[in-house]
Amino acid sequence: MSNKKPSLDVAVIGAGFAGLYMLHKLRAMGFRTRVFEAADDVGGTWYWNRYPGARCDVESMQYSYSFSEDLQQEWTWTERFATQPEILRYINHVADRFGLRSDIQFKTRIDAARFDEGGSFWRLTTGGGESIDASYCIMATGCLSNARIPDLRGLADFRGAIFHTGSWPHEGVDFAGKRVGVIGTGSSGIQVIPEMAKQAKHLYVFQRTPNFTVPARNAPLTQSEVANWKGNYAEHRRFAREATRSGTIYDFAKTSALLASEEERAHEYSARWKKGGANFMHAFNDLLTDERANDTAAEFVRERIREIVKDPTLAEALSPRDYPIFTKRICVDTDYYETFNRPNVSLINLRKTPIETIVENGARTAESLIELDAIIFATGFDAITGALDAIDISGREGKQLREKWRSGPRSYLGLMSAGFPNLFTVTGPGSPSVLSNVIVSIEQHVDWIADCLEHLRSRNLAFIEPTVSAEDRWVEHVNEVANSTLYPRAASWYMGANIPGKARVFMPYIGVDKYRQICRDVVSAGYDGFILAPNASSLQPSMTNPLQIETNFD
Ligand code: N01
Repeated sequence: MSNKKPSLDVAVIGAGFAGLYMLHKLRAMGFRTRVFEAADDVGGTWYWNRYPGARCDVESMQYSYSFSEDLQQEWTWTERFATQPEILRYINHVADRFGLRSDIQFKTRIDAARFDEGGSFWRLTTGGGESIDASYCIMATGCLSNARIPDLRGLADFRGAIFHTGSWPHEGVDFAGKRVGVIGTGSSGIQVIPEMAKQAKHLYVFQRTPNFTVPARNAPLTQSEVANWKGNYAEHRRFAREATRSGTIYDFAKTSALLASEEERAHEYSARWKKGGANFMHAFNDLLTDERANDTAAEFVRERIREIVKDPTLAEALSPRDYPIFTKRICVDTDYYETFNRPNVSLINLRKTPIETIVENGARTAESLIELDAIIFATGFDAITGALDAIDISGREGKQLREKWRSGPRSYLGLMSAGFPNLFTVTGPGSPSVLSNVIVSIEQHVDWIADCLEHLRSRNLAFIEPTVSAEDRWVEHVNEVANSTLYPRAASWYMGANIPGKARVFMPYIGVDKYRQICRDVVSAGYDGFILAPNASSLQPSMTNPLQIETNFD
C-alpha cells in the first residue's frame, strides 16, 4: 500500500446549491477541498435551465440557504416565486460573498471515479484526461441534471433548431415568426408553453400525458411579507425541517377530505386555488393516501380546466385521468390552461395521434405533417440516478455503481452505498431529495457529511462504509413508506418510469421530519449501520456491523 497522501482531502463534484455549501463548510473545517464543475460557472440546475418562464415552484423566502444568518438577512427576494435569473444571481452572490470560486475548477467534467484499494483513495478522471486523488469523494451532482431527448425516429433529419429546456442557450433565442413545437407537458413544458405562445407565430404542444397544474398567482413580495419572514427565520426554518414532511411550510390541513361535506371541500379547494401555489395539495390530510379523497381534488382541478378552456374537447384532452393527482410532481403555472384559448396554439394529443417520425421540416403524426421551424424538448431528465450513472464509478473490487444499481438504486439513508467507501451522495436516492424543499435537504446532508468527516478525523479513523444489511433494511423501509401512499400508482420519474429500460423503483424517501430524526439516531447510536475503520483492509465485503444496534426506522 502506498503511504502517499492524496492531493485532496475531499473532491466535490458539482457547483450547484449542494456543492457550494459543501465547499464552504469543509474549507472552514480545514479540509483540503476542491469542487469540479462541468459548466463554466456556478448554479447547477439553475445554470442550465434558462428557458423562458423558468421559475422555482417553492416560494423564494423558503428556497434559499439558512446556514448564514447574515446571508439570509442581506438578500432580498423580489417575487413570491423567483425567476431563474434571480436564483442564479443569488447563487453567484453566495459564491462571491464566501469567496468560493478560487476552489472550484470549472469546465471540468468528471468521467470516472475509482476507489484505489491499494492506496485507499478515490482517483477521479476528467474529460480532459487529468487525474485527481482524494481521500473522500462527494457527489453533489443533482437529481435533475441529466437532460434527456427521446430517441424519436428521424430526429437527425430535422433541419430546424432543436432545444432542450434543461440545457438552454445562454444567449437566448428569438422565436418571433417561427412555428414551434414543444414536446412534453411536465413542469418545464407547463412553464415554457405560455411564454412560447406569446413569442411564436404558431405553437404546437405535443402532449402524451396531461398533467395537473395549479396557478402560481405569482406577485411581487411586499415589504411586510419579507419582514415577517426575516424577523422569524429561525422559527420558520426549524418548523420546515422538523415538523413537515416536505421541508416546506404550507398551510397543512389536519382533516380528511372524506369527513368534509361537498360544500366544505369546494370551499377549501377554491380558497387554495385562489391563493395559488402547491399549498393546494395540503387542503386535506389524506389526499396522498386515500384514493377517494384524492379523487375529490383531481375532480376539482378538472372542473377548473373545463371552466378555463373554452373548447370542451380540448378541455377534456387536457384533463388527466389515469393517475392520482400529486403522484407526479404537481406543476405550478402562470396561465397554462388559458394559453390553449389562443388562436396560435394547437394541442397535438399524442395518445390519439403519436409522432410517427420527425422529418426535415416537421413532425409527421398518424394524421398529418406539422411543419416546424424549431422543436423544444421539455422531456425531462434521467432523474435521481442519471447524473451518477453518467460517471463511471467503481468501488471496492472494481464493482461498478451503475451495475450495482441496475435493478434500482441501493443506498443507506441516500448518503452512501455498500462497497463504495468514503463516497457520499448529497440528496442521493433513498433520501427526501426531490420530495422536499431541496435546499433544506441539501443543507442537512452537507451538515451530516461534514460532521461525519470530523468524527472520523477526531478518532483517527479514515474510512466509512455502510453494511449490506443496513442498506437492505433501508431500501425496504423506503419502499414500505412509499407503498403506504398513492405515489407508486403513477408512471413518474420518481419511479424511473420515464426512461426506457430503467428499473421501476420508487427512489426518494417520503418524510423530511422523520428522515432527519433517523439520521440523528444513526449517529447517536455510534453510526449504526456503518463500518468505521482506520484502514481500507478493515472494510470487508459483506461484513455486518458487529455492534449493530438496529436503529428503528418505524
Ligand atoms: O420533466 P418531466 P420536466 N414523447 O419528466 C413528456 C423539476 N422542475 O423537465 O408524462 C412525448 O416532469 C412526458 O410525458 P409522459 C420538477 O421537479 C421544477 O418537466 O412521460 N412526450 C412529460 O410530459 C419536475 O417534476 C420546476 O407521458 C414525452 C414530459 O415530457 C422535474 O424538474 C421547473 C416523451 C417530461 O416531464 C422534471 O420536470 C421545471 C416522448 N418520447 C422542472 N418523453 C420548477 O421549480 C417524455 N415526454 C417550477
